[in-house]
Amino acid sequence: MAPKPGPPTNEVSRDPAINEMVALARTEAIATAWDRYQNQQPQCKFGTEGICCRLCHMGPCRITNKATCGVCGADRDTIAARNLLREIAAGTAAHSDHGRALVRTLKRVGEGKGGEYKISDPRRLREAAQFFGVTTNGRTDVQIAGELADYFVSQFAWSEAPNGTLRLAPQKRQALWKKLDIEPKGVDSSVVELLHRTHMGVDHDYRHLIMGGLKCSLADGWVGSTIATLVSDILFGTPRPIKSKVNLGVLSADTVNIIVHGHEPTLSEMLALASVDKELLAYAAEKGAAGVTVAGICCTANEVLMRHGLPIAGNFLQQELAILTGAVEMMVIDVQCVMPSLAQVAKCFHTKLVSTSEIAQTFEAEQITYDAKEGYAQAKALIRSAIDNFEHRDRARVHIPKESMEIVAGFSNETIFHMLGGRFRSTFRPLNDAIIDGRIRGVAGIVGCTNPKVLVDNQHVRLARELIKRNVLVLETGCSAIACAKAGLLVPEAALEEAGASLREVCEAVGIPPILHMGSCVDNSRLLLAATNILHEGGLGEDISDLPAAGAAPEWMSEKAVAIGHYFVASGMYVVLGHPFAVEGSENVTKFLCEEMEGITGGRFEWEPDPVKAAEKMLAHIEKKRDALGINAKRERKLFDMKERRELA
Ligand code: XCC
Ligand code: SF4
Repeated sequence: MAPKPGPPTNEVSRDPAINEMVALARTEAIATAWDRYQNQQPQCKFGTEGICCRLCHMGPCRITNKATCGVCGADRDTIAARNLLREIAAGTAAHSDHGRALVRTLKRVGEGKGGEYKISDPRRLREAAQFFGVTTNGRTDVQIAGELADYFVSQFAWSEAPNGTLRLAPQKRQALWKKLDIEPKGVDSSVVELLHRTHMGVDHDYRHLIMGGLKCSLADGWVGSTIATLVSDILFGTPRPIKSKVNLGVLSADTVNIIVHGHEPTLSEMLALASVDKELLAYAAEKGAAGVTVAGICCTANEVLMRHGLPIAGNFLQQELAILTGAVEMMVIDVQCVMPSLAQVAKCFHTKLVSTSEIAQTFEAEQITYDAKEGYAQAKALIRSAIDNFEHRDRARVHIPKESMEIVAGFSNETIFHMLGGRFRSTFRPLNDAIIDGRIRGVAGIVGCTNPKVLVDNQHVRLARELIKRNVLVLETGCSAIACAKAGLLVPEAALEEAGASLREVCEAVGIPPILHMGSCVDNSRLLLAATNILHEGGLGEDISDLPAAGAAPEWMSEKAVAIGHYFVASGMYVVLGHPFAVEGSENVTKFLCEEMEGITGGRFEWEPDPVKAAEKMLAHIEKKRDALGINAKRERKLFDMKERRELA
């Protein structure tokens, strides 16, 4: 996977906008991720294979043919498994702390101190309250919000009982988690437990370690991320289909451009609202700007897209490139996937970098302390400051790629229910029927990051294309959804043209595109619930591991992706990664994750760098599940019956 020898290529992506900006950066001698990636070559083999250990100070230790154990005696299996667990812990912590931040805002609303934040989806609030045992009768939304927030807070701490949100999962899966003793009992305590287990001299059996990792990952997917999605929907509205545009071309040479980047939608939500504030628009006009454009990067982008239709400037590896357009007055960053290099790039332009999270500071970025009650006022002040910065833009250096693609997003489960069921009945029935009779072979989730180790976006786009061609319905989130959107695959008509005949027919009949953008990375919880909804609808088994479904993260890079992969596998899903976890230094750990796991959770991992082969493997898995369900056989029998009948006639 190391880059080819010779001069660095500017062809780093399938997206021409990325290549154009990388070339520009190189002519201006501004370093980007691709240059730094080159400088890192060759990357450490011990790190790549997961067999270096820095967990105590008798080390660092690394495993070689000569030194088969660390100073303490830990072998390659223990070391690789412990390293993997630390990644799961960090990923879980990140998603869940994001969830907690949202719960805090919900709590503020419940106390009447929420400022401009309000309950945008009271129905979802009440449904959630009822599900989690919070009294709703005779109480106001605000009262319910306060108590529901308290319930969610309780889900973070340790308790004797398993997390309450696990009850959203299929019954059979819950029973399996109980049997395997991997039910999380609090998000924070699950993370702490992993840190404890991986401390020098505690848990050493790689199988036992990895099962512990699954437990923590469940606290990510079914608890922290589920809460994050739920509270976002309650506060900001449950997404509905919405049109927008994507790629760097959404930035305008005439408007004040503000980028929101990171993951937590709280302040960006206020920026979205304030971006159409008449007073601010008048102020922008006064300063000679044609308006204010707020566009997103990474998952903050997905959040404001899903609910406000704000345009997306790009996915993960476009953050530096956005500033390189010279047309960005301000980039507002919060948490996760924000490169520390942004300050260096911003320094070469007039761009103001503003950091808004109390836990995240970037050297040389302006820091503000976000406050829910003052959220709207803070957003207005930020936009005003960006407008003031417009006059500092060096027009001679503005270089905005022309690429800008239409996109339709906003497919929450609620939306899918509604679209499939038509006006009167909410149901997944038409989807289940189409899967059962084989017009749709199955469902695939494609998620995760982009990575300079591969031709950026390409793996996502090719995989998605191959799957819809083979009549597999694709659900996407995160940077994967943005990659496919840039390639024009999230325009329903375009994707329909590429879909297999029977998938196309179903999508046209029920009015959904063959690739559904379900949101940000915490919204992978929506994928878990989509699987559960399909099961509840009936006819496709009793557990997630029965479903003709598969997951993929073709260009993953973050620890969050490691946690996500594990909670899908712990939920019974087959997950194909574009490149392996850092465990290949241990054959045993690799075998446990990629083979033995199937006998334990019904799910397993597989590494496959070639997107066409990945699609074939996912389809083979889907067909295996269809066979096990008997729906392939049933169909043949039905045809035979008809033939028989004809013969009889
Ligand atoms: Fe980050 Fe969520 Fe990865 Fe994109 S996909 S690079 S984690 S923004 Ni989650
Ligand atoms: Fe080395 Fe063991 Fe310490 Fe790890 S825990 S650094 S393997 S001595």
